[in-house]
Amino acid sequence: MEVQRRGRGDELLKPGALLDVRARLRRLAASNPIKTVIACAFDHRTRMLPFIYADLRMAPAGVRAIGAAMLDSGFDQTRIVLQQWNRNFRPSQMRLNGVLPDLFMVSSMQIHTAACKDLIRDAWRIEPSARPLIIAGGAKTVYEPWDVFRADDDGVVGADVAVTGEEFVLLSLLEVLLSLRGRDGTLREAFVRAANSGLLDSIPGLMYARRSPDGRIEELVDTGVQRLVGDLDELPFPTLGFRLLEPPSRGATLSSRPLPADQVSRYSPIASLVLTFGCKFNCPYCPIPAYNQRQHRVKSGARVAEEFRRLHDEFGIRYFFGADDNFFNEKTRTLDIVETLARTEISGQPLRKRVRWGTEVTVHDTLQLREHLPAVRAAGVRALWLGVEDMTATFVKKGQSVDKTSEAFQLLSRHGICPMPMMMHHDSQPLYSRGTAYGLLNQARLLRKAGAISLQVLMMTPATGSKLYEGAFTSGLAYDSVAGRTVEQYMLDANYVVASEHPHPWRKQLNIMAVYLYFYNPLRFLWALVRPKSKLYLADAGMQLLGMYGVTQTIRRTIGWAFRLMRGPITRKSRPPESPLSIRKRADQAATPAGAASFVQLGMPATPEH
Ligand code: B12
Ligand code: SF4
Repeated sequence: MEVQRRGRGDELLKPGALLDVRARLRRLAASNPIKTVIACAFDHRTRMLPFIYADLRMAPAGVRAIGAAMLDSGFDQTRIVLQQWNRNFRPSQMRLNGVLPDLFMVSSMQIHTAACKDLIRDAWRIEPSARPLIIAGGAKTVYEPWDVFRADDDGVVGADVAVTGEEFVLLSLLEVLLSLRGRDGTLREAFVRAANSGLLDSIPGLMYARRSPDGRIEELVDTGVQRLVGDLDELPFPTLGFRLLEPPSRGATLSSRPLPADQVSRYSPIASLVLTFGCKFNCPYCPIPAYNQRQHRVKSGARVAEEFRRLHDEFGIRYFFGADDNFFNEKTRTLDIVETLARTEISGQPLRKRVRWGTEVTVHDTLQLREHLPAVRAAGVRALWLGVEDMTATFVKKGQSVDKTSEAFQLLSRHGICPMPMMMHHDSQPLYSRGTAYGLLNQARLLRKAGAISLQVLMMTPATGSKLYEGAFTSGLAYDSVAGRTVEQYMLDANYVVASEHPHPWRKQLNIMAVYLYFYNPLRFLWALVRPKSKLYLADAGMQLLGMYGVTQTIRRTIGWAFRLMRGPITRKSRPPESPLSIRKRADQAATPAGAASFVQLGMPATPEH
């Protein structure tokens, strides 16, 4: 189900609300110092194409944003632990300055749920009187918050509260808890008091557990959909989050100090950065427009330039990835950012000489902005990821076509910007089609010819929070198990065929491997050295090397699944995953089910990418 739409005109916070709550918290923090550990859950079984390098070498923006909000609000004893770098980290053994933290937070995507639950289970090993308050957040809890309350099947072990929104929601929660906390009381005791007295119900964007005296969860309370911060300039500076990172280690506990600033770029050479949020399109397989309440939220050009400059100067970071859903979404706002960046200097040189960055856009908007591409290039943009899905638009229609896609790719290449296609493979698409552009290999070939130096091919997979999600289950498209093996959440990254009506789904699985092998291989690598597609020195050959390594990982991880698909039997789900615990919604937040269009009826694929 899509994230519910708030009332028209009530989607956004009042201007200044985020700044105000931080100011109020700073006053509370002075007399209420709390220690916080924020963990980023990461399931290493998900390591394969298309993100084999970025998954470890880009410290995620979500946990950094939460850390920055804490630090900016006066909570300077905060540490961020990435399971990407610290896979043996055990919350039961964490100590900050020698003591257990008051607050343990965990951020997770859906595919990292097993790791997230494992962290929560381990935190429960801490004896009850010392156990920190456990808060879960991130893309997982936006759509399925109830799941983090079931870290074990006993109905006891789980998060205390899930944040289904962003910084403002967490800070509002902390404000209530700190105002309630007695002199010697713990944060968790304050939480129990707040939950029992209904004080949390006025904070939209939470789901929390109400427990019986023996600790069992009696019910979950859903406080409704968050209000979003409209002006992204109100967010704390991203530099703050980079100051809190736990250094990579094999240890189970924490080191005495965070990663020194001069080592950050060694482990996170790429920084993901929020520039804009939202997209004007309304693809039924995509959860993004509903999450953003159909709003487009941006930072100003001046603010973006300042962030690039500070991250470069303080940490030596030179590569950036915009966390945009569609950076070219709105011409004037895009131009404000790129024209400001084009004028910006860092250490006496134009910004583009100091930093390089990329982000996500659409084919349609690239063509709309064609005359401004020189400015985009002058702003330091060197790569753009485009959701091509299916070039022929037979299955997914969002204004693309073979000609338009090729034109957009060639335009970008000509301006020194690498076009990076993101494609979707679906049941009716063959591996190869004679004389047409429909086949997967045919499209990979066309995209390469048009200048692509990387390729992303994902299989249609129902994306949580999209319009088509429910229908994929009720129509029996989504698998439950294959040859005796249950489809687990870490497999929902669209690299595995887990929802299909194809009579031979193993072919789909093999097709993905075949197209990657076609695109990334030693011959093409050698050719890329001689006749590179990119104007950026060795970028093409470098992507080939990375891609070849990625293909081996993709094959290693998914070949067994292809054999299972071949062997069968396949059992299917008839209902989407739902909470086994009862959920009470605030009276004014009663759910209006989003129009759950049928996945099959519309003949549209669903994918978690865009
Ligand atoms: C950049 C990005 C990537 C990057 C980097 C990811 C990273 N590790 O940093 C790359 C390219 C590597 C990537 C890969 C994938 N991605 Co991605 N990605 C994004 C994108 C575009 C931006 C993420 C971001 O940085 N946002 C900015 C930060 C500030 O926002 P945030 O993470 O949402 O965090 C905020 C809140 O969620 C909340 N919050 C977050 N954590 C916590 C924790 C606590 C305790 C609290 C209180 C609050 C909280 O507060 C934060 C501040 O506002 C999002 C879409 C989007 N616009 O968010 C998709 C998104 C996160 N990706 C998604 C997916 C599916 C994938 C892939 C599986 C795609 C694929 N098929 O391979 C892979 C996974 C790879 C892997 N092994 O992990 C989905 C996740 C869906 C889900 N329900 O989990 C998203 C949401 C896109 C979508 N479909 O809507 N991705
Ligand atoms: S798939 Fe891309 S273009 Fe379509 S709504 Fe989502 S973000 Fe926008």
